[in-house]
Amino acid sequence: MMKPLHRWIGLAGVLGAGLAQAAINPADLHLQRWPDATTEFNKPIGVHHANDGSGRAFVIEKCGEIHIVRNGAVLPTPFADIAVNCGGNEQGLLGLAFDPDYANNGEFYVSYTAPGTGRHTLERYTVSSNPDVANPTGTVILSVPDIASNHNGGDVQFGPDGYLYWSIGDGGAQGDPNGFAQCTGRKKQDGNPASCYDVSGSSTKYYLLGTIVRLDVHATTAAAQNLCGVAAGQAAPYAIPPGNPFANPTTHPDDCAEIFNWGFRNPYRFSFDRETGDMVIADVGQNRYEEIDFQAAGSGGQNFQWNQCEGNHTYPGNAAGCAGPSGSVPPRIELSQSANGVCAVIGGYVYRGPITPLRGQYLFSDNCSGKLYVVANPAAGLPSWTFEAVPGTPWVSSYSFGEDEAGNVYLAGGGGEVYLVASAAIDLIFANGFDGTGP
Ligand SMILES: [Ca+2]
Ligand SMILES: [Ca+2]
Repeated sequence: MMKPLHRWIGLAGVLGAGLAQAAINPADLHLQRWPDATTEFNKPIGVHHANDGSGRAFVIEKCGEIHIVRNGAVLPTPFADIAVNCGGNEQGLLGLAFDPDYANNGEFYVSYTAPGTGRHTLERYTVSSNPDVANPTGTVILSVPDIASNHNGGDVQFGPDGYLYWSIGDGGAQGDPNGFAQCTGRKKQDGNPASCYDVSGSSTKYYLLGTIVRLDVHATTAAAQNLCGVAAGQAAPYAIPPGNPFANPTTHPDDCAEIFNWGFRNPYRFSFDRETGDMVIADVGQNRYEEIDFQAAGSGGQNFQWNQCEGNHTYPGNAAGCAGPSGSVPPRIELSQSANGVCAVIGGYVYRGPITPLRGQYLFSDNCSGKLYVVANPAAGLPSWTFEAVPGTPWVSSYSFGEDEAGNVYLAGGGGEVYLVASAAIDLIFANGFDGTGP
């Protein structure tokens, strides 16, 4: 079945995982409506900041609008209104990342499913002379063909290396029958996982599905060699970071140099730990297991196993099993849909905000359970992570996390609400000097 990423009715979740030595008692955490008790957005799926010290938060909405929240209020005019295809459950404006040097160059990047074609699209925009309004037209950086409305990934983040990372799903519809996520070159939609690199014939050749790409968006390519986003010999509006696993066209003439890592089903949300640079990737599962993956800072070029495996389990029909892809990496967390009462993992952030005892712990959620989960030990080298749920009634069908410049973490809900992760035990002072109004 095609599983919707979001369901507007939450299911009761039961968490069966072992508890860990948490630095904070999750009972001391709660979600506080933000920016006030009544504001609702239209399908909010992210909160971002501009790295500019302005204290502004930028809320992205699924159907294309970006709203600024400043001093606890939503500005009346949207910052931007991106033309997107938001028809399917998982389509729309999916990601936003401000350039690390936004304060000087005014550049930011959005990812979305394009109107009409539904192509995965990465586009650069610029701010206008009004710092609260963007220029209306952008420049497409990379566009990737798709086969179905679901599994679009769509997160976009700058890494600590200054490069742009963009997650792309396996295309859909279910089970990745074409083996796109295990093919690091161009491939037909032919139902044959063994046909990777076969570019004969006139049918559409797909590429970059089920991957996270890494691009140098501050440089260009004069004449492409093994880029998949443009044909050989053409110019590209981005360059390949030298450390990308397939950067060398001599040793990897048929692979896509844009790829950083691969083997994902729907890496809808990922983030970087702003202190360590480690990358945490939440890959939405098929019908049995959700998973969270870990990519240590400075590494890359790894295969995260879909569709050979769903979580730690061989995916039906793949005899090679989880050990099949060489050099592949199992998840740090596996959640059973049936045992844990979950349906679609929603990746969050390693917390680095003002709630001191929560720092260094990874937060995530699930679209159906609506619960906020706290990982106690998100450190490199540990084979698996333990986690526990913040107690209390499930509040929302969660849709996405967000983070502001001060490190506050937000959770956006399917009903239009945005919540701030808050603690009754901590006196919260926000970056803008506004004192939290929580209990
Ligand atoms: Ca798709
Ligand atoms: Ca995996």
